[in-house]
Amino acid sequence: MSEPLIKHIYTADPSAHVFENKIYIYPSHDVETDIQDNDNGDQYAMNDYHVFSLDKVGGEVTDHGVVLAQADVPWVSKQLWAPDAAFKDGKYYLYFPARDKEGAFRIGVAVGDSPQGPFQPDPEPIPGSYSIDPACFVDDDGKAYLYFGGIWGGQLQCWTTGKYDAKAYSNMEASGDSPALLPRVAVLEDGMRTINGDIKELAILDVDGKLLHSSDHDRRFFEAAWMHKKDGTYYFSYSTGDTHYLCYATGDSPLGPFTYRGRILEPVLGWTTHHSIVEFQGKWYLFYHDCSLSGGVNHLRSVKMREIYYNDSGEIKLSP
Ligand code: FUB
Repeated sequence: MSEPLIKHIYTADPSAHVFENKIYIYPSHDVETDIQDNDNGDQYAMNDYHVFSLDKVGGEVTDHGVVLAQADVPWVSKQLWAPDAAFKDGKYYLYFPARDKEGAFRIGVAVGDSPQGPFQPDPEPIPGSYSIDPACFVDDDGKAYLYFGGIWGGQLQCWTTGKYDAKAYSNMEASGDSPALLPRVAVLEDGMRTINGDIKELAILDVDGKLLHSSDHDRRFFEAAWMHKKDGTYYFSYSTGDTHYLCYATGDSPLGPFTYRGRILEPVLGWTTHHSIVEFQGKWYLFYHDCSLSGGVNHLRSVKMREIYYNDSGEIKLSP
């Protein structure tokens, strides 16, 4: 059992990247609230982001302070949820989901000159963006992809027609034998702040090439998208939400299709599970969170890390 990396504040949804030879962590900043737990996720009432870094595994973790606050973003009404960061052409980009003034989740982008921020937000969300949990992946050819989506409180079920339908909120999932709702992927323009072309669904198939079904709660996508690449294979990983697994699927293209391969992590203490995977100095690490530091309070989480490895078949395994 690993120890929380950060103990002076609560942190969750860690997106880890190696920038300038250090590990940088871009997490959510969990806060205390009187709001009761509900399926909408109202108790996740976060309102700013900190950035953290470490020079070496096991070394001291530096808190770079608040790099973006709700008050700095004109379009946001509440709930700064799981962010991610990316680097391209000399600039650093912070992608973050939040509710707009109408209560719909959108994805914003903020730009900075350093991996430790601060980040200056665009005044409007990324045009056409929706739902939660953005993960930005910049491929070896420099092309950048934004993965996103989350069901239940993440509102992905409200976007099946391409337009926001608040009335579809309670259609948490389509009926059992129908294909599960799929995560989304968009190609980013070179400037990293707008989407190029259409937002697409990212297919997650079983070994027979069939889409996973809505009733397949142990394997279907719920939230917490992450993309990484190893030895030419694209790994798309995610949370199954109500069954609390971190799973992954592999493919030959960043746009899919992906084939389900297995679980990375069993349920942790707390309802949510969310992660990132990054290579640092020749080893691979899983960043994740649990609620051990708060004694099991679902909305007060703490970031942890564990080494992982890949077996000869390319399967992800936790290191002992
Ligand atoms: O932190 C708020 C939400 O909880 C995230 O957006 C989800 O992935 C889940 O971890």
